[in-house]
Amino acid sequence: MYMSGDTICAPATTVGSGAISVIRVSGPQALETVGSVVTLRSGSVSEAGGYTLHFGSVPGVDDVMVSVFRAPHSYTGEDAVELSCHASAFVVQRILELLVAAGARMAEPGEFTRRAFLNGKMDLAQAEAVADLIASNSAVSHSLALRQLRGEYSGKLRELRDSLVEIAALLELELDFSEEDVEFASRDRMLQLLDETIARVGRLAASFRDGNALRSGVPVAIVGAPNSGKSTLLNALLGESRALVSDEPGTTRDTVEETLTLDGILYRFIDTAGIRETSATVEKMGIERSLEKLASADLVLGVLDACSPSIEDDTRSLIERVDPARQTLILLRNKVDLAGGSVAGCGDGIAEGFPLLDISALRGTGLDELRSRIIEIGRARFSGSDDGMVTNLRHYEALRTALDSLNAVRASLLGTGSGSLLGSGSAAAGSALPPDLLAEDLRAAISSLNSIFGENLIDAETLLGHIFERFCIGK
Ligand SMILES: Nc1nc2c(ncn2[C@@H]2O[C@H](COP(=O)(O)OP(=O)(O)OP(=O)(O)O)[C@@H](O)[C@H]2O)c(=O)[nH]1
Ligand SMILES: [Mg+2]
Repeated sequence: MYMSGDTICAPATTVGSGAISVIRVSGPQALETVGSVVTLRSGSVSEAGGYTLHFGSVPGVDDVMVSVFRAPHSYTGEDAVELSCHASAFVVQRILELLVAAGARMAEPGEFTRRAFLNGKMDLAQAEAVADLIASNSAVSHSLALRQLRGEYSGKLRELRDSLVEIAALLELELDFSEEDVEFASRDRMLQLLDETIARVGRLAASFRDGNALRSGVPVAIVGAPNSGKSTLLNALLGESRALVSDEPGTTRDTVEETLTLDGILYRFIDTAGIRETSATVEKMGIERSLEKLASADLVLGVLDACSPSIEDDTRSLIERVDPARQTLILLRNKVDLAGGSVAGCGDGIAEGFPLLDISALRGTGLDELRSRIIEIGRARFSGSDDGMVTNLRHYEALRTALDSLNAVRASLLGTGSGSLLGSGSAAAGSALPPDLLAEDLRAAISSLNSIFGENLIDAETLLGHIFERFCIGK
């Protein structure tokens, strides 16, 4: 088991808010260190049993509750103590000073979780899920982080990795007997397994787009002609006056983003500059930005001014800018309170195939219907998708690398690559793709998958440093 010589300490709660603060201490000397700072009402910390709770005091500083965990039954897998004191910045600081004077050192960000990983309490994907859980801001991102923390996600990846190990074994078998001209049943099995694995790895990698959207908020671009009411709509959806509104076209110059959770999914609403032909430099820059946001959005709310004579042209130009394979467009005929009955039919013909809602951003008319539509779209897209969805860029990159290696293996096996093992027959195998290269590609794929949960890391130190630096102190 990994054991660091150091005993570390850190506040585990945000200092300065709330009634109680928790200070965490972990390491081989945790019990002795705390024991020299805290006096228990009865007994001593260094003799306390694991999973016991004690009342005590740090003389002259505060009364404390002391939770004792003995290795390996603690978060870090080491001896650990948690001190609950009053949430005074001064008290917390004073106790930390005393702990450091007694031999502990201040923990680095994520060091407790890093130790938990190194002690085998959790794999790397689970350790990352701790940070995700802390950062989760919607029901769906919370559920994804929790599943990953509980190891469901790692379990699925291990299954994939094990399939690859099986393929590697079949390949060895094939190579061992390649001198003899025998047809092996394992050949079909190998290809079948490989195809299945490629499909599953591919699906997981593809889920990153959704996973990432869920984590940082599904991007929803509010676009349209100047003065159509985009900023008014953003404000109405948020229920606060976030973006400037005026009757002067070209009010919004830069994009304004704000998140909102609807039905457990986080959305990132982006108000943009009105799109029109202009020679004004700053406005042009704003419009370029609008077009970028439109292109990268998952959901596009195209705002049309129901009273504008150019409504049909505006509808057409919005539809043209949306990529239906990737994006969902909802057209909103705004300002129906002004237009009265005259809006009916306007733009309908062009908008065929797209939802077209009549709203008044100013009065709030039709916004419930708009929210329901957004929720419907979100549900359809993300329902059931929390089953093994990739939310982490590092995992996505590892999966892409694995996929490249696996496709290379497949191409070689089928004889469509630079050489063929199976197609060329056993005698020619040596002259085509060297079998070792094939095995190497397979090993590379296995190693890419392993890197996700932290087994056989190539450059463990670099990888760990990169992962744990984004943790907060005390976690
Ligand atoms: N009557 C009425 N007026 C509205 C409605 N929505 C917006 N307006 C008005 O239309 C004008 C423009 O609104 P904005 O929200 O600033 O429009 P925008 O699309 O953000 O405009 P730019 O930022 O210039 O592109 C303001 O005077 C709003 O009060 C609506 O539903 N009904
Ligand atoms: Mg605006």
